[in-house]
Amino acid sequence: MHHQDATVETVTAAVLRDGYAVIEGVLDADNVRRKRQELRPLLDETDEGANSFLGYRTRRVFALAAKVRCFDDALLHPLVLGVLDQVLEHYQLCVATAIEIGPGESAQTLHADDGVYPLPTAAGPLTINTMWAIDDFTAANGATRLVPGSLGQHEKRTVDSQPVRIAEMPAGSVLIYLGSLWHGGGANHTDRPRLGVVLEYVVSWLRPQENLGLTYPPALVKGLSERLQELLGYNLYPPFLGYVDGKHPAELLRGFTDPPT
Ligand SMILES: O=C(O)CCC(=O)C(=O)O
Repeated sequence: MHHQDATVETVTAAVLRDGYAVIEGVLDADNVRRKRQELRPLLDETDEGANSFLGYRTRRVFALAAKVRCFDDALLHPLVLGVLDQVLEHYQLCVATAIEIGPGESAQTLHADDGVYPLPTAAGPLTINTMWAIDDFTAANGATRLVPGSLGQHEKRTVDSQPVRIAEMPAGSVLIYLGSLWHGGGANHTDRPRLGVVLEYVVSWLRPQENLGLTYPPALVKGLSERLQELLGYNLYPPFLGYVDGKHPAELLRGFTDPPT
């Protein structure tokens, strides 16, 4: 669907029914260009993956929220947060990673992101992922593959025999999907890389997959908006899960002064 037609209600309904939604035209061309430019030097100094899951021809810049601010608008996008409010209610950032699938990469094995948490499906939705297309995502260059409706299925064997959809989308689009949806990066048969950025969110009563809190010092977080601070982990899940030294994590920031240099 196009951004102009997408509402929190329609996107939430699609995500809960099919496990995903693709929304086009969320970021304009200038915005996408700036993001690409800012990521380039980080990607250039990053090695390709060391196993087939990470991809021997794929570069990943992890801990993105500690390294660049140019994705804060995506991280805080009102449509995305509106869907998260409906589905996860209380959440924080779980993964923030740029993924550049290089020419010659083969398809990543299908998986469900929630699989990292040893919890039964009945625990409800645990994570929601957003994949922001910085390049056009095409069937040829490694657009994300997904299995519509494959929510909460545990047997990869069963999932592998179901029809796969390729999330083709122009740069500036976002693919929103539930952590229980089976998906994976596609093979890149072109001679150019495919860049996307994953911003995944997790209910704030679970540990984020990336140990993000250790990647940004309080001095960095202190200068950010309150909502962003909450998403970066400076929050409490009611009534008190996640306190720091007996206090709300925001208190830590209020009392924080830069150490002498
Ligand atoms: O790059 C993609 O399209 C998806 C990557 C993914 O699902 C992962 O690395 O867990």
